[in-house]
Amino acid sequence: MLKKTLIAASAITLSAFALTACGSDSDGGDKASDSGGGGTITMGFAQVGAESGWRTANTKSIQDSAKDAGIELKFTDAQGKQENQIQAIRSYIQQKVDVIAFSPVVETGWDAVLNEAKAAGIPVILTDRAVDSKDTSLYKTFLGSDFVVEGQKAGQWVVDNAADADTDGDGAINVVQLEGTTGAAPAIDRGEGFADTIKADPSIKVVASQTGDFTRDGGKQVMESFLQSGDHIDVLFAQNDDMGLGAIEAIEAAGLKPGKDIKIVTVDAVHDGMQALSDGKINFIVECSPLLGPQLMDVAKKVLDGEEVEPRILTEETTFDQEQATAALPDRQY
Ligand code: GZL
Repeated sequence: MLKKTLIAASAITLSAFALTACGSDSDGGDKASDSGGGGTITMGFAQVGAESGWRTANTKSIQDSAKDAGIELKFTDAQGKQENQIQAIRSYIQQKVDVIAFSPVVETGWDAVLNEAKAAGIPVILTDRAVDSKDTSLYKTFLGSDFVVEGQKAGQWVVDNAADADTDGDGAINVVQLEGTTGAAPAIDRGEGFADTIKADPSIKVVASQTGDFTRDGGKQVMESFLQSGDHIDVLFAQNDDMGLGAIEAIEAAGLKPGKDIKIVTVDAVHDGMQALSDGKINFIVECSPLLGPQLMDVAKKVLDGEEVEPRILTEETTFDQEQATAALPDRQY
């Protein structure tokens, strides 16, 4: 009797160990990470790249917050390539990290690798940008801004300042748009929010729109081509500060005054953008906070402790005009 009991007991222990070791139970439930036993949490983070001031600030926030939270961070910079992000996620799965977080460079093409993470019982947290997967069981939550609202806020400024924005007084307000990375959620959604909002005033028209890939160089090159087209430009909507700052170089090189001859609205509110706003070279900035690190670490701990988390965690953000930017600059963290 005793022998049978001992064998049965060791079998239960063994199978429990096996489940823990392979990281998941039959339905791919979350890996019983060693963090559950109070061990150090290991997070694998696959970052988009280093394309903008926003991204640099976002990376710093994640790295600093992991340190403050006592979370071991494995970090990769995908240099803007989806295949590099997928490869990084696969390597985190092989390393059996406790949790994976990433900012999807584009919305599509994630189901396969997210299903691999699910099968391995490793929870995934989306930060900053969203994916278009219909299966929301593939990630625990999406922590980031509402980019449609950001586009709406930018469009609303143009509607509210139409008279001032009609820089040649011809009654038509010609807008050129610098789009973010093609296929990226912020590019798609900011463009949608902006277009919907300016419909309120038929005199406002987007006469040209092209991707500058969220970079200064991209913004400068595309703005140069817009200026060479010869059409009068009243307003530039740049979907991030960095493209707006590149465009300012092109506008000044063309002998025009940014913020006066061409009104400029951007999104992010990183330091250099806020400085340009304070200097009157940008007219309005919609904030998009990169400081997602603290919330990310907090939600990772909750997920690994088996706590329920909200499927959508929205970041707080505001807008700035010239006066507000001047006042805010001294205290900005990024
Ligand atoms: C927005 C973020 C965007 C920023 C850009 O959350 O994904 O990517 O607006 C950055 O500056 O490159």
